[in-house]
Amino acid sequence: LYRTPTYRMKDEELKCIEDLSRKIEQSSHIMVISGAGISVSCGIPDFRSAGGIYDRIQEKFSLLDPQEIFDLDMFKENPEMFYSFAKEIIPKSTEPSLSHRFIKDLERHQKLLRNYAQNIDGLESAAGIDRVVYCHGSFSTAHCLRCGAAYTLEDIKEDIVQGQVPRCSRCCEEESCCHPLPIHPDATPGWDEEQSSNSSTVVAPNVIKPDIVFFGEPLNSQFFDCFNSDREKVDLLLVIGTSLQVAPVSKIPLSISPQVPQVLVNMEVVGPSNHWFDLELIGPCDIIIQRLYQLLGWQQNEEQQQCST
Ligand code: CNA
Repeated sequence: LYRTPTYRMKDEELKCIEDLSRKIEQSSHIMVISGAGISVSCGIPDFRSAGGIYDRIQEKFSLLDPQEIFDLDMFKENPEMFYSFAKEIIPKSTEPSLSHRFIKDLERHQKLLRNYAQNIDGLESAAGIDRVVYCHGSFSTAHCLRCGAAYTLEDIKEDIVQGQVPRCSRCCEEESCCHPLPIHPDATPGWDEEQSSNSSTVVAPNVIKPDIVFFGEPLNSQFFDCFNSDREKVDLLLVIGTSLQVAPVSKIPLSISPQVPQVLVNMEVVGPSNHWFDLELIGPCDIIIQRLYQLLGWQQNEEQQQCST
């Protein structure tokens, strides 16, 4: 269902891709904003396309807004809801898409300034991209909401796959543990702190939450630190496979100099109101990128070839 459909490009689109390949050749500080669309060909559905995760959440739960599934307070109240579909977003394999590999190849050709990745599936790392900022965190690590104990995806994967809420075993070991460990600096502010101040009975949710950014949580400082310096250096902006609906990433196209060319590669036209991309390539990103490889004269799977020589 989510595999890239057959897609035939018109002459006009082919010409636009040629324009983009020329731009890439001329650029050495390319900023890439990527989103769920680049993992769709890996079998991971996106949120907002028809039949995507949000449509199915709306069908299954009576939520006013399907984004509530990523609301921190909602998660604390009802983690079962989040974990009933979380299995769909964790990668089934570690095989990145052609679009992920292309971002890695931009880096290999010393053209990648930064990949601002909104995805949480970790496939950027699987593709070997080093200059990546995981704007919304990732599933690769997790923390107990109560005591801050750290976990890896491997620790909680079985629960996620079963659609069950992973619980902190370190919390459960001691019944009396109210604040058993110092709160981990990366942990979400503890739920038990609020509860314990109002009640003599300490509720022990001991729920493990993946280190992905929910609505109501700040982005990590790495995003702001990198962006403040990158915005002065960027010479080409590529926006690939995102509906650009989630701030502050959605504000990036408006926050860099209007002199910097901006290109959209997506299944649909998106972007902030009153904002126009210089070039819009509408279609499946892997197919557009495949053509780019030909025009740039780059080999796909360059790393594999280098390894075998
Ligand atoms: P989104 O809002 O679901 O938008 C995805 C966009 O990609 C849409 O505009 C689609 O038209 C487009 N698209 C879908 N398939 C393709 C394709 N083959 N080629 C090109 N474009 C395509 O997702 P965003 O990333 O914009 O939203 C940000 C959220 C979604 C982030 O916080 C993510 O964590 C979250 N998300 C991540 C994953 C993942 O990690 N793989 C999956 C689903 C959602």
